[in-house]
Amino acid sequence: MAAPLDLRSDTVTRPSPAMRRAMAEAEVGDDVYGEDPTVNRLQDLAARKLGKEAALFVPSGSMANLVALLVHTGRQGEAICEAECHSYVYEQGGAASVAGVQMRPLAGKAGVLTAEQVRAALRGDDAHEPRTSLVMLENTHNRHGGAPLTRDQTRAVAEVAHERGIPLHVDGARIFNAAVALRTPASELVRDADSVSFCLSKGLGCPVGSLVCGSRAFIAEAHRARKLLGGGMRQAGVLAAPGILALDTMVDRLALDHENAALFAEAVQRAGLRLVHPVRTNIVVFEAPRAPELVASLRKEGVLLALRNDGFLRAVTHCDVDRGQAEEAGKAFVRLAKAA
Ligand code: TLP
Repeated sequence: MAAPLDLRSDTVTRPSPAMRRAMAEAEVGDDVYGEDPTVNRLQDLAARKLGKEAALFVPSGSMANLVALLVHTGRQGEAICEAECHSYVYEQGGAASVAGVQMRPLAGKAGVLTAEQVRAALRGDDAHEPRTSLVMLENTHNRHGGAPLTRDQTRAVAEVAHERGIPLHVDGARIFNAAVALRTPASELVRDADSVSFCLSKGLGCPVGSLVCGSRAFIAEAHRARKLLGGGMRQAGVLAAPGILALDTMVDRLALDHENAALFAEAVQRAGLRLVHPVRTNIVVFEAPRAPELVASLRKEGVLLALRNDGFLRAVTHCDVDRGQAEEAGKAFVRLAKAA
């Protein structure tokens, strides 16, 4: 059987031959001393692309978010977040157990928190209550079907937080998907955020790594937080090199992943199933009766989907799936879903 068509996540991509060459040829040094030239180049490039003063390379998106929580909140207070966000749902409760921060989940509409919701949730000066110490947004919003947040949506929340001197962090794991879908530079989307994290290891196709970006002062503290979490890496240039290549060459092509996700979403609808969210980027979330059986029968045909903990199914397109394969996956899906 041919290699399975893996639509479980965009984290499953394998580094391209060009990335492997860049890894093999990367100039390296000890990054804990700040002496890895390739890591330094990646961090400068990332900061520039996100419109921030500085950036720090970390092993994962989860660590990037935790670093931001540690730096912004200093083990105290409460972070307002969207109830389905990755930090709250999928990061082992690190905000509470490691950063010592209470999460305040608010149910957003299509992944978006409104300024009014955030204003109503800000704590007052009552000594019984924790202090609101951070607001977090996620762009694109993973569990809300890859919904992209516009610059205005982010700005509205930032204004409310900033009025009270509270910082805004954006988990931009897939910020470049949002940028491509909204035809707006990533730097514009996060202009009003105090920090932003994004992942190289998702749609950008790298094997490892995320960046957290912010002011120089924020990044100086982020170095300490990364150290605390055991995330300092040494000759990390071999991991940073594909990141540079990805930022230079893999962003515009995300539009293809979005087209392929739309194709797969059409197949889902042809099979008479309901999309849980409109498909705007590379994530398709849908509902199917007997979802576990459908996943198992598709697996036998070489198509892998993810079954979420809420019973919905997820298909994510990425650079290792071309248009023909997305169409094939769609056809197999329609056949098996109708037979189920
Ligand atoms: N998301 C993964 C899983 O953890 C669910 C996936 O397959 O989608 N923020 C967002 C919005 C994410 O989607 C993810 C990973 C992360 C952060 C964490 O990144 P990593 O996996 O690098 O820690």
